[in-house]
Parts: sequence; C-alpha cells; structure tokens
Amino acid sequence: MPRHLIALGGAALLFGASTIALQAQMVEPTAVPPPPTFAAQGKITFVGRDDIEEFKALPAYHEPDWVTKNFVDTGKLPPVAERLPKEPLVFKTGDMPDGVGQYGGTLRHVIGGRPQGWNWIAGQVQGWGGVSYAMWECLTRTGPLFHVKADELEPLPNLARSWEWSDDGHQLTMHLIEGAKWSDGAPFNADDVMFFWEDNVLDPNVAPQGGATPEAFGEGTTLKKIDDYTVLWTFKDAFPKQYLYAMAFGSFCPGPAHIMKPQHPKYSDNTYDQYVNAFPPDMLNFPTMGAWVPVAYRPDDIIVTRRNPYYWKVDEQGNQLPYFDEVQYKLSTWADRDVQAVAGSGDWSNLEQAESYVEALKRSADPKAPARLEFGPRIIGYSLDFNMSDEGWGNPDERGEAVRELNRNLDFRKAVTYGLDRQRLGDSLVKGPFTAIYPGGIYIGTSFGDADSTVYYPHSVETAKAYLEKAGLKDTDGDGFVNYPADVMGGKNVEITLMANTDYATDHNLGEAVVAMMGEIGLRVIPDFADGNRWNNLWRGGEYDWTVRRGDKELITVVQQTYQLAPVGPLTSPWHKAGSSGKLDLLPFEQELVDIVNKFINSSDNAERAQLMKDYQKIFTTNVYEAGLTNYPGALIINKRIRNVSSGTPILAFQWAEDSAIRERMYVPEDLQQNYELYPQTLPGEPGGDGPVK
Ligand code: BQZ
Ligand code: CA
Repeated sequence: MPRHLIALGGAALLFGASTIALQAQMVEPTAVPPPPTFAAQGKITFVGRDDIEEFKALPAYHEPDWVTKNFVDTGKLPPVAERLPKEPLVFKTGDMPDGVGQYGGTLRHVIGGRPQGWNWIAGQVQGWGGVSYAMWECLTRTGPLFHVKADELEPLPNLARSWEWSDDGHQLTMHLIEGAKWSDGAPFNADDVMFFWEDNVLDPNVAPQGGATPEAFGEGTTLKKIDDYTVLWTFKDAFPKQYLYAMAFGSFCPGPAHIMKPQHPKYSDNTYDQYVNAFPPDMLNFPTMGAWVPVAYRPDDIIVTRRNPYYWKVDEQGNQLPYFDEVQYKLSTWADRDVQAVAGSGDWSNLEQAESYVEALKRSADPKAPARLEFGPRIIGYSLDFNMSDEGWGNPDERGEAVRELNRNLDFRKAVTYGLDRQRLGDSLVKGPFTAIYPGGIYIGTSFGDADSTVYYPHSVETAKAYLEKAGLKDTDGDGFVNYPADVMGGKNVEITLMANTDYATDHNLGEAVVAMMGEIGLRVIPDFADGNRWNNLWRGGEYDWTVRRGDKELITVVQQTYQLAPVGPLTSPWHKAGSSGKLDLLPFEQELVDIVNKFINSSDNAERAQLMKDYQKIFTTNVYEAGLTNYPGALIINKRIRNVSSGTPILAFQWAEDSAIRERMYVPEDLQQNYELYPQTLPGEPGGDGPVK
C-alpha cells in the first residue's frame, strides 16, 4: 500500500483514531438537571386588569396642607383641581394593600449607578435604581401586571388613557390623557409624543435608552398626530397587540418637547452630541410627568427629588398623588443598597447579588429588624454573551473580526459551554438552594419557560477541548492556549476579551470564574471589566468580544422587550446588531429565531404562542445563542414603616419592583414618619433654576 495512503490510512486511522477518541470523550447534551427546591415566599393576590385603576373626574381634590397654604393661597400655584387633568388616573382602593394613604414622609433609595444627565430619550442614564422610573412616565404601564390574572394580561393605560383597534387591526387609535401638565405647568399633548417618535426613535443619529428602535414597534410601523390628544398607529400586521408592551417603560416615555426640541439639531445649531448632553444632572427641576422632580444633585453623593405639583394621578378620595413628598437617591454601590436596607438607613433594595444573601437573611431574620425581606421566584439570571456581529458593529479591528468569526461558529460556542462548570459557578456565589444550573434562554419556571425544550451541554473539559479542535483551534506552540490556524492572525494564540459590569460583585465574580474555566480548556480569555456607565456604552455600541450579561425582562415574561429575544431589527438584539450598513448577516438558526419571534408577536393564540416559545428555547439552547451561567431568586427588602407594597411583588418581572410596586401610592403612616426630609415643604422651581422653592 503506497506510503501516503498508509500515511493517510495512518492519518485516517489516526484521524479515525483521534476522531473515535474524540467521539469517545464527547459528552452528549442532556436534559437540564432540576433546580434545587426553593419556594418563593411572597403570596401574590391576582386581580382583574380593571381592578387597579380608571380615569374619571372626582367631585373634589386634595393636596398636602402645606402646598395649599404656602403655594396656592399665596398665588404661586393654581388650585389643585386646575392643576389636574379633566379626568385624572384614579387608583382603586380595592387594589391598595393598606388602603388610602397619608401625605408626608421620605423614601430613601440607595443606588449604585451614576447619572450621565436627564436625556433618557437620547440615550443617557440617570443612575438606575428607580430614578428613571420616577421621572419617565410612558404611554402604557406594565410593572403592576405581575398581579393581573393571566387571561386578562394586557398593558395598563397610562399617558395613553384608552385605545381602540380598527376592524382590520392595522390601525390603533390612542387617546392621550387630556389636560395633564408637565411638572413646570406646561401642557402635555401629542406634540411631546410626536417629538419623541419622529426626532428620537426615527432619527438614526439618536439612540434612546430602553431599546426604543423603530423595529421594536414593528417594521414599517407609522405614527401620526390626529389632534392634541389623539395619535394614530398603523401596523403592517393585523392586531399586533404585543407592541403595547413596547409602549411601556423604557421604550416609549416621551420627554418635555417644550424644553428638549429647541436643543435638537433639527431645530438648532447643536450637534447631536450637544443635544444628548444638553440636560446635565446639575440642570435642576428638569420637567417630568413623573411623581417627583430632581431638585438637588451632588456628584457621588445624592439626587433629591420633590413631589410634582402637577402630577396627574389621584386616589379614590381625590388626594393628588404621590403620598411621599421627597424621594432621595443616595449615590453609593448596589452592595451598599442591600446593607443599608437591612440596617434601616435605606428603605429599599432589590436583593439581587447572591453574594449578599446569607448576611441579608441573617440580619433580617431578627423580628426587631427594620426591614422585611421577601424572596420571589428564580428570575435573576446571568449569561455569557458572544458578539455575533460580522457586519462591523462596534468597529472591530482584525483581532476583533477573528473573534467574531469564532463566536459565529457553533463548535466553538459548544466548546465554551462545555467548558463552563455551572455547579461551581453557582456555588462560588452562594451555597444553599438558591442557584440552579442555567443553560440559557427563557428561565424555567416562568410562564413560557420549559425544561423539556432546554438543551444542556454538561460540563466536560475533554469535550470542550474536542470542540475547540473541531473549530480548527489547536495549541500549535504548546503554551497551553489554542492557536488560530496558520492563515488566521498569523496562527497566533486566540485571545478573547471578556467584559463585565464592575458595579456588581456578581458580574465581576462570574467574569473571573469564566476566565479561569476557559483557561482550563486552553482558551485564553482576558478580563476587560468596566464600571456601569462604561459597560453600558461599550455594550450598546458593540465594542466587546464577550460579556457577562444579567438577563432582563424578556427572559422572564417574553412579552416585555420581546424584540431583544432575536435580531428582529438591525438594532434589537443585545449581542447581534448591524453596523453602519444597517444590514444584518444572520446565521440560519438566527433567522429561524427571528421568524419564531415575529410569529409570536403577531399571534393571539395562547397555545400557539406557548409552542412557539418552546421551539425558540430548543433552537436557542441547541445553538448556545447565549451560554447561560447561573439562575437564582431575588428578594425585595423594604423598610417596615412603608405601606401599600403588595405581597409577592417580584424584584423583576414585566418591570423592576420600583415600577411594579406602584411607587406613587406607597406611603408611611403619619405616626411612623421620621425626620428624613432634606428640603421640607418645598416644590420644584423653574427648569434649570438653582433648586426647590418654598
Ligand atoms: C433595579 C434597576 C431599576 C439596567 C439596572 C442596571 C443597568 C442595566 C438595569 C435593579 C438596576 C438595579 O438595574 O440593579 O435592581 O433597581 O436598576 O432600573 O443593572 O446597568 O442596564 O437594565 O435595570
Ligand atoms: Ca498556544
């Protein structure tokens, strides 16, 4: 037998041998192991959608006495009835756990973010932790839906007080609240809605926060003004009710056009950068439709907000909301938020960093503890994201391009997921029944989650190495790390940077664990961690190879931020956006996921929607679209003096708890109110003025 054939035979044999050896040590995917039993503590009382709120005029309205005495009687403000819309939003007492509240008191938040400025609709963050929720009201509201009966689930009216579909379902007429005003007294109307849509969402030079891209409302969708209080949506598909969720927080929350439009490049000599930065955090009294207005800001110290005298919501006794006169946001760390909440020097925390669980549980177990801690379902999840864009998103250099090619290679992603020891990942955060093995995708135990549709590649270093080889990566220079083939990057070692948000210990710790585990399979991963705002900018701009990412609402509810589940538009998927061409180069399985998500959006058949999400989960986890890291429950910590927070309020579902708890109707009984106010008996002053006024 000619030698080369022998060689071939040999090689084939060898290859055969190595493939067989490879085959031998290849661990097959399995079903996902059941999670440790962990019962959510809070008991949710489900109500009908119409049991929460309505819009109607009431015979009389009221406000805090000091507002009447110091502002109305002195002519600084018109009477409350004139400050309210014709038919305010009325919260029904029946849905308020502790009933009609009492004015006064201060809500003390502690947050880990830092405000970039007030311009949410042009992409700035306000520091998270509830600041944005308090300032930015949206067309619809979804936070409170966590306690609405499943068969009545539909976003609640908010700035859009009612809507009706045309018979063919392609048009949606939306009626805005009539006669409502911004916190500076200027009228709110369709011009604010149209400025947001036309000059921010549709303007390719503006990237609003909250995922507000045109495709989030359906490709080819249009919106036009009919009159001051009516706008008309037109959709390509019929009855896409799904988009009502995208009209809630964070993606359709209009800004004060009377203040912002004059700064927009279309109506001024400003550049787009100047427009984004036109409303810095020290521009006080920035007008909002929210319950409170920022009146003081000290960098790295505090943001103080005071009640909005024109707030357009009341309780059934006609008391203008909110009940809290002041809401403070101490600028600290997320870990400190937990510490201060259990210690009683802060009033609220979404316990979400597993590293803090044991201490928080111990501290709040004491009956005399100042706060109550209530665990919810397993809805905090972390994944490893692969930047899947080969269309230039984030302007990668040659090195970055080479990594993106690997990220788009299934054998490579399989190698990575086989290299992850999820039991060890979970245990490295917290021992006990909290963390579950999480392969990725929709969380099991949620409405659309499905264990049988979830493919799990169990930890196996051998199999991981085999898949690296299958992806063409071998350690050709014997330094323990695999190399590119000779014709890629000069056959150098593969080097991948891993991003993580250092505002969270959990993100940091998981990032370090991933680096170590990849080293164990011979893949060189270099940590490139960043603080929250930098991480947010790099993540939104696609300037990363890999990142640790905390899962968001779409992995819990599917119906909220559905557009993030697949690249249904050039800018909707968190890890696969288009470059400047606006064109997407989707892999076949990605196209399948896009088709499934679009079918889901346009289907009103619950059985079909459930099946579509099972198909989604199967394709997502088979293809390791994200590599799940861990999944565990969160807990809400609230100071015991605070009332009207429903039992079972999850820290994250359709929205974060800062929205789900309906912040504007929370209160502290007068006899429990403490002297925490920094600016007692003041209201917001002129926009851009130097603070609150007496
Ligand atoms: C909750 C939330 C309220 C954003 C943010 C932050 C950003 C993400 C996410 C959470 C913080 C708190 O989460 O961790 O408990 O208070 O603010 O908005 O992680 O970096 O971009 O999606 O909501
Ligand atoms: Ca090497």
